[in-house]
Amino acid sequence: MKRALFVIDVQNDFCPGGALPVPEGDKVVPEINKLMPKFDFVLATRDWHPEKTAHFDKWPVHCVQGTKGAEFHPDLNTEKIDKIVSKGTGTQDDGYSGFDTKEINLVSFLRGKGIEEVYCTGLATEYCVKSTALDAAKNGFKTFVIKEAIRGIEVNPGDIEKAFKEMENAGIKIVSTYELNF
Ligand code: VGL
Repeated sequence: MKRALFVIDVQNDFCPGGALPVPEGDKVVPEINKLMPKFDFVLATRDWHPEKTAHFDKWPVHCVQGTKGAEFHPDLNTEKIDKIVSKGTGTQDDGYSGFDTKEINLVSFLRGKGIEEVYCTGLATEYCVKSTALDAAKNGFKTFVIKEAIRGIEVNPGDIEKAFKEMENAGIKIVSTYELNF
């Protein structure tokens, strides 16, 4: 049985100083760096939008392909990343879930590597982390979200709490780093 760590959208634009900053978004970086060596496989997702997309009717322009804002946070240990998938690359799609990537069939890719458990970290809790975790669970992976290694936006008060409930209702386990005994 293999475990994958998902590092979701730890990009400059989602960190303080970026175009769509998640409060304390950068705080996930040291947590994720510490977690990486524990896992058989590390998959990073990135929001990778064209300059013009319907997604920017809902959100400030962020993570445009090839820009500084779309790069991973400079302190993220990218040497430990085994695979990067881009999402939100079309002119219409939000690309919240890593499973929406058009580059590979992520479900078959993970199954092909013998991965049965998926541990989600990154940004933002109630958008890309939640969507990715829900898709992982729906596709039969035992799915976990690591509390200390995620941060949310909280556009409306209660959004993050609601996301936790939704994930738990889907059978996703919200865990703490100290509960991981492997
Ligand atoms: C995200 C809002 C808009 C995310 C992406 O990465 O969670 N949130 N686009």
